[in-house]
Amino acid sequence: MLRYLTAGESHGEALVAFISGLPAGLTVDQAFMDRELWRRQQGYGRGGRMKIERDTAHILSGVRHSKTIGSPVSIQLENRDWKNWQESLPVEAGDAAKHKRVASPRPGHADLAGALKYNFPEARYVLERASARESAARVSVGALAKLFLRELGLEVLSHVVTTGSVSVRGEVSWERIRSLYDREDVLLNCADPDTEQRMKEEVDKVLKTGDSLGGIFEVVAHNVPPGLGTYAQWDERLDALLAAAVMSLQAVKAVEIGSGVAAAFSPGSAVHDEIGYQGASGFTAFSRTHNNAGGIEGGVSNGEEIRVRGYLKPISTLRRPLQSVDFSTREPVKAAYERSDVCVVPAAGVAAEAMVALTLARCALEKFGGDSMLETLRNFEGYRHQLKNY
Ligand code: EPS
Repeated sequence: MLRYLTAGESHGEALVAFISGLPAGLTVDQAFMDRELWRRQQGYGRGGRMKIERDTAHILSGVRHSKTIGSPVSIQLENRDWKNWQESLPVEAGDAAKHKRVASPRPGHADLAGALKYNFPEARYVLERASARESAARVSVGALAKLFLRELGLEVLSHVVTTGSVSVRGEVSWERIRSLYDREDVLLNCADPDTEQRMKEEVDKVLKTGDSLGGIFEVVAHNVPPGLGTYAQWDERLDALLAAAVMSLQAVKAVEIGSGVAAAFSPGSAVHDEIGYQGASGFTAFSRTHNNAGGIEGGVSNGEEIRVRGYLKPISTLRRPLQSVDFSTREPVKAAYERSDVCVVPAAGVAAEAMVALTLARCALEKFGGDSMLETLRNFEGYRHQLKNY
């Protein structure tokens, strides 16, 4: 069973990720892992913190001679900013006078709910863990999931559909999304350059006004075999697993599979993807007129590309803060402000790729099993053969 957890505070010494259940014999490409971490740090609208951090995956266990050995893999990601926080966030008691309180909760952030839940007098410890910095740890284990899926021929990438009020039109092909991956300069990770410029202008506007922006990213999984996930139980449905995985990312407030939102407003004849049989291609000879289902029907992958969208709320730390209440005096004050990003849609897309890859890797391992890559790939080939002969 593929399981993973993360630990670490945003301004603590390091983030740690842990993944268990990968078969032995998977080649681990460290440069690929670091490139994934780099991709998550990019995008127009990131704050000063990204100038400090340069994330790299330091593997502590479970990989020897560049291959997994079937043991749990643990990864450490250094927080370079820790050197500026050692005195205010020490593990030991430290000097209370150096503590950096977050005196008034930010609307939209975990500050108030977390402080009430854990009985903290202010929100420092809450934001330390609720912070999207944690998603870097997920990207590190997600990169391993991607390397595993790659052995089966699957790829997972994302692009930005919407930033603020600007959206790219129509379905963006896999080839166009794939071409974004090679870029050395990431602006808003939008496949259409003109739209991307207009997105940048949207970010510039909120930069000037001290506001923040949300948006929509789309994760696409390419070359997915039919048959991952099942309708047999509610908690084994692939769409439910993907929705939870993507929704669990910081600031995601809605998840859509395929054209799920528009489908609710359209008649069935305009929504469902008609079926044809056009000769051998992909895993089977069955074909579809379009992919409104986003590659999943009945909680099972149907052999089309999987398309999952995440809708991000605007960042809740505002330079021009909203109204709040002081934790100590209960008097009305402006919400706390700390250095922050203003738009993170491209970065959230990369984190969501990791979550989608981890979910697909889990479902693939449940279907094909295997304690070594040799065994997993043999089982996968057997299934591929079965599909061809269906
Ligand atoms: C975040 C606030 C900012 C972001 C951070 C998430 O950090 P800081 O408070 O240190 O400026 O940069 O994101 C990351 C550090 C990251 O790696 O993505 C928050 O409050 O969620």
